[in-house]
Amino acid sequence: LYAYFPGGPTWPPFRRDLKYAITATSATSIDRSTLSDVFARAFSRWAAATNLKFSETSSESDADITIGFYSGAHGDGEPFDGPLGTLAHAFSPTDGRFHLDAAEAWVAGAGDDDVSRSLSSTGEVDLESVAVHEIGHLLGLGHSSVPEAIMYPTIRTGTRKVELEEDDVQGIQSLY
Ligand code: TQI
Ligand code: CA
Ligand code: ZN
Ligand code: ZN
Repeated sequence: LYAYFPGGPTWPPFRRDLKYAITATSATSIDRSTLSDVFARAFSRWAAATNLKFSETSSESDADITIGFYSGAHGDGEPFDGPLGTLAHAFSPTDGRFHLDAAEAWVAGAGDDDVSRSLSSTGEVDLESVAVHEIGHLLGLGHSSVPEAIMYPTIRTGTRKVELEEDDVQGIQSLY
């Protein structure tokens, strides 16, 4: 079953149209337009299940959600740890910070069936899969006990998992 953060924080009813900014990208080699595509696809999966809308803004000061790549310590007391281990983290509503470990071998825009095979042999991490999971946290979901769920707390290295499971949909629909 799905879970919330302690106290069940959510984005309040007058904030259904959320803007995100992709702000810190110098630490990744993935190009900017690919990043825009991957995050737009990840947000659209949650938008399809709720009355939330997401749009990218180029203005960090307008953004509800900020997304960036960082190495090691980056000022929030949760340092990244180099390849594998922690891949990314996101804070609960309405903080909006979503950080990715720049040290990972991120794979972006790999939409085909071959991806899980190629990823598992190289230790690469599918960016869209991690983004869908972290957006669940940004919106207020904790970890699920259902292994198929996006919000389950472990993923095999090299797995691509981007489709919301029934449990994820029920969880987000109970919040929004
Ligand atoms: N990052 C952890 C995660 O997002 C960070 C974390 C641990 C966390 N406990 C939390 C975040 C509680 C919010 C609330 O779960 S991670 C996965 C998964 C990670 C893990 O790098 O370990 C994914 C990031 F679920 F697959 F293991 C993305 Cl998809
Ligand atoms: Ca790491
Ligand atoms: Zn951080
Ligand atoms: Zn998680």
